[in-house]
Amino acid sequence: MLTKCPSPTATGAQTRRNVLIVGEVGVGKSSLINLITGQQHANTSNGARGCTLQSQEYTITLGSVQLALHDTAGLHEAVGRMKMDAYLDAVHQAYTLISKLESSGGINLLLFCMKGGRISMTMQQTYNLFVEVLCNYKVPVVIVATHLEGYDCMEEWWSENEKLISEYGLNSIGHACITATPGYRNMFMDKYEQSREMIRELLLDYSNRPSWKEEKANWVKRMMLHIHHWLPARRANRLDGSGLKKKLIKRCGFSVEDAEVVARRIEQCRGTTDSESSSWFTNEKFGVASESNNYVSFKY
Ligand SMILES: Nc1nc2c(ncn2[C@@H]2O[C@H](COP(=O)(O)OP(=O)(O)OP(=O)(O)O)[C@@H](O)[C@H]2O)c(=O)[nH]1
Ligand SMILES: [Mg+2]
Repeated sequence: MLTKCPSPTATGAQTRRNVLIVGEVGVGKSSLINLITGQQHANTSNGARGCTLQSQEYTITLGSVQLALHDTAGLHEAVGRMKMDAYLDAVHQAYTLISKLESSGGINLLLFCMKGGRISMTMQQTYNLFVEVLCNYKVPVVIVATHLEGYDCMEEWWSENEKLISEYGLNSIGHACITATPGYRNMFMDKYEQSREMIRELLLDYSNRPSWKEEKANWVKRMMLHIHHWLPARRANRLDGSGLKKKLIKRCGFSVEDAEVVARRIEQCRGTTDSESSSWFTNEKFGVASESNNYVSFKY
């Protein structure tokens, strides 16, 4: 059974597991959701989208387990090139995603999607954004390599690339080599079905650890500190303290309370900024890590 979820609590926070699906533009994240659910609910795209942290949630019941799959839009970081409007959109989307995850129990598993082809710097940036910045290395990662229908044995791709993947720092506790398309006239249907079985098993195996979440203001702050460097310095410096809280409320959908706490914490970080820096946050790359040490760190 699959539903497009209108609200994070609609399916009951106690029993569900949150799975975040991330990766670069067009690698097959939405196709992966359709593969897992067996339905065409997530819209696939031609990959021609900009930089966004937008997400859409789908829930599926596998056996007795309820999984909330969070399909994120593909992302290529626009370091130093982003317009202010797009930056504020990204902050809004990050806040929405974090609020949703926080109020529904935290994250159980992250699926990092990549095209089974060349490994790139942008892959690494996307990995860092989600695994390091959003999840603070506290959430288990499974790599899902797509577009492998050309291989007789799709797993071969892993043997060929395992070393390189690790050299790029793309670490994981598990992996799946799949195709996320049945192909023209279902020409890859056997491999597609095989992929579905593999990925469903993997989801059940790896999503059963305790979920992780962080105090919301700190969580949002860490994301904001990171995405701040997507703005060019001249735009970044325009976002001074007095206007920030107002912008967070009016433009980014923050509650007044959250905006106050986040703006205050960001102000504190600003106090630690190198005076020669042209940007806010050079000294503190990702903010203060969570105080909560009850979670395992996945430093691999
Ligand atoms: N050949 C092949 N095509 C695939 C595979 N997975 C996805 N595609 C195709 O790649 C295109 C992009 O797939 P999506 O699922 O929309 O990718 P996405 O990661 O959700 O894209 P964004 O949401 O834009 O980031 C679509 O045309 C898919 O049919 C795969 O494993 N093999
Ligand atoms: Mg998509």
